[in-house]
Amino acid sequence: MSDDIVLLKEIERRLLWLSCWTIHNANHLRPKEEGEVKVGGHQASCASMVSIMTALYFSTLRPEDRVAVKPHASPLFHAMQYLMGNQTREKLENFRGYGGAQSYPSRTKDIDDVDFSTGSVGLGVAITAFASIVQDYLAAKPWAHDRPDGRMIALVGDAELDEGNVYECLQECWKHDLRNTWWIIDYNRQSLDGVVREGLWRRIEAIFGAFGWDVVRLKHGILQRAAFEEPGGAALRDWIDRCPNQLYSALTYQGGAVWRKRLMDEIGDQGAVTALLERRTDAGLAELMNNLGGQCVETLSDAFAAIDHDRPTAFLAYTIKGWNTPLAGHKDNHAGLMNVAQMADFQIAMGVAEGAEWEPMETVKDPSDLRAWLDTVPFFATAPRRYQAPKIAPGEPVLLDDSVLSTQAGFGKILDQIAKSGSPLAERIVTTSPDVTVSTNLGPWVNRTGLFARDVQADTFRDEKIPSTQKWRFSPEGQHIELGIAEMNLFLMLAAAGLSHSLFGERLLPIGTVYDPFIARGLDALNYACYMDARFMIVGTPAGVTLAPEGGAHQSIGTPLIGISQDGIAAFEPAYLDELSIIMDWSFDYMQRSGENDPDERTWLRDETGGSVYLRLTTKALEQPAYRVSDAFRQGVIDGAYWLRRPGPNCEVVIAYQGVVAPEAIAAAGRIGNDRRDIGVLAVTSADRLNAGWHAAVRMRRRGHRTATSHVEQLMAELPSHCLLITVIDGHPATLSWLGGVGGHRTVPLGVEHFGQTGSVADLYRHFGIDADAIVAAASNLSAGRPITLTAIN
Ligand SMILES: Cc1ncc(C[n+]2csc(CCOP(=O)(O)OP(=O)(O)O)c2C)c(N)n1
Ligand SMILES: [Mg+2]
Repeated sequence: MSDDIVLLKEIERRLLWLSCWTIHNANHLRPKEEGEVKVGGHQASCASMVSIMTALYFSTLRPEDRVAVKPHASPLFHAMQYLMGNQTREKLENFRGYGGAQSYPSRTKDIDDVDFSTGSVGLGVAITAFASIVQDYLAAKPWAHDRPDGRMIALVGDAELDEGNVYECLQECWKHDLRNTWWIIDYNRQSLDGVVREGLWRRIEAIFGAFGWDVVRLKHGILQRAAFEEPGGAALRDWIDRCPNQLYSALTYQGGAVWRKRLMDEIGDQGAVTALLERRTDAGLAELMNNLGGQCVETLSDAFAAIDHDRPTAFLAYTIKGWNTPLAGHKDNHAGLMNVAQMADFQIAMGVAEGAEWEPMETVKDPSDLRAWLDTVPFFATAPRRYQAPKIAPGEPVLLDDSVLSTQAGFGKILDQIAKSGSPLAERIVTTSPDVTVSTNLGPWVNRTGLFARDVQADTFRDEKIPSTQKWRFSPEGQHIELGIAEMNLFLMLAAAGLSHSLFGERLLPIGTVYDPFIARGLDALNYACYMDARFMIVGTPAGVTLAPEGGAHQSIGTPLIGISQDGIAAFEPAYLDELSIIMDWSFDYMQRSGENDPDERTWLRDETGGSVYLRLTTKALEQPAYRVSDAFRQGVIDGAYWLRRPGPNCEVVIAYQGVVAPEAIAAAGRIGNDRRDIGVLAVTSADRLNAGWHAAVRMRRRGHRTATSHVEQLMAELPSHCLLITVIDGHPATLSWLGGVGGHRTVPLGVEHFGQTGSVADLYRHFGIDADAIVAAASNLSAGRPITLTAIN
């Protein structure tokens, strides 16, 4: 055994102990509050991956490599960083507690250099592939600094491979000529509930092979391979290969004596096989049978080192869930925890002295030797591995002079003009769309900037001189990454590109477009992207029932509520082009902010911190108002609302609208104005930001900051208490109905609550009661004064 292997085994032992101890401490030793439940196990899941992580981090990785660690191996990751001095004992002692090390590795909440957060299984796997595409994208751009290519690596649970997004990603990445991506599958043949299907490995190999991946199967460790060479070894190998997963697990759980009995019963021959077994003690036999490829640091580090190409590679590493712990192999071990007595035995077996449980170098024969060696491990040599990139100046808002246009078309035009400018901003924008590039108005942008591919691909229609509005030329210079229809992939691509500044030190401003209802299709990946603090713009278009003839399947209802509730994203729904211009310009700056300061005392929004942006747009062309340029207008648009028609002191009715129903609100206001003295129209551009500011101000007042007042509170303070508030949106009415709660105003929330009908826009606005008539009727029925004329006066 080489010196390095001896040291790797020593580290492996340390990591097994420290991860199990961290979990044990959190469950059994940390004082509990009354009624507090156990914080969760995962000792078995950590043990199963301890050899893989030891070999990978301590012999294979280079600082430019990036890793997504399967969520429930978090204690193992933290233990490793603790050993390397990058994690504190205090946070480990407080694992899963307030301010402690996180249950699942977290880029945003942990301190120990997490590359990709994980938690929702499957997403951490796929993000590595998209990060690799982003790495290739950057490598092809003249403005990006030269950097060594890193390998994007996922440590994958075998049951994690049940997640559909994994396969969606495989297909997509095949199209993009994926490289530099490794997925190391922890093939312990156990999931949360039980043991996986027999022969799954064949399916896995076939699927990966079909998408052009190399598959490296690591079934046997070095001890097993040596035993197979002994007389009788072939029979043992054959038995192992035929052994069902459940039985292998059950025998592993029961240990050496049971292994011996079973093997003797089934292949004992009073000859070579019997002798092979008898040359080993029970403990030695258990060690041999536990020595699968994924539990053998020699086998693993050799296999990793042998990869001398950049093709995507899946390692199928056979492991044992709970390896070298009393939980090993038991089908119920997922959340299993060693009890106090088992832990005491385990501690003795691991040779850890009482009181020295947290000592990083406990049980190490020569600590200074190991420390010196650890100091040379390449992966940990350059800390931190988190980059920063300078901010790209957004420039001036792009103003459009169209008199009638939809927000979706306006979005396309603004991007086109940015592309035409060739500004630094234009250079850093990368767009992506799941097969709806043309129908979401990205076409002009793509025509100018081209599609990205590592190699030039001809545009045959163009070469054949067939007229087409779309130039579809792929090249390394291209700035649009075309995706297939899977929306999970869209958000994972946005997540990876939106972390480019941090992962690769190069600023990208990613913009994705998607039909608004299908935001829900990629919602978990969107949440994941936000959780990692990736920065991007997502444009949901067309939205709402305004998509009228498309019917219920394509009309979005709840997305404005997603915009409000999704952390990390500022959601806007502009009605007019000048608003859209201002919002996009602001967004390019907002997406790049990374301040830590307290909320802005004007709005109580955390605008220093920055975040991502969601624009909800439509295809309905609206007549544009006269151009508005004042600072107050600009500020109102960004803060979330402005008075389109300012209410007077005796205001009786206020109509608050968001988005495309602006003309209905304005028309209704005109009609109501004939019979009511005083009426206001509030143009809401972001219910999300209004709502967030309100909640923040309430919170600040609770904390004693008595004068804290949000933008929406200031707006509502202008209204007398008897004033009726009518809110209207092409979306769920709850998006705006809360406005009534701000100042205690009686409210009529109009919006869409049921799956869409087909019909004309007018039909549907009437059907759902979001047209001018419905607004007028609400005002007539509920506000004081004489009945309002309900028919439109032309
Ligand atoms: C999207 C999602 N669904 C469910 C879970 C709950 N969960 C956590 S781990 C796990 C099973 C994982 O099994 P496997 O990937 O084989 O990992 P192992 O523990 O065997 O190493 C499940 C269902 C989750 N984290 N994410
Ligand atoms: Mg498993």
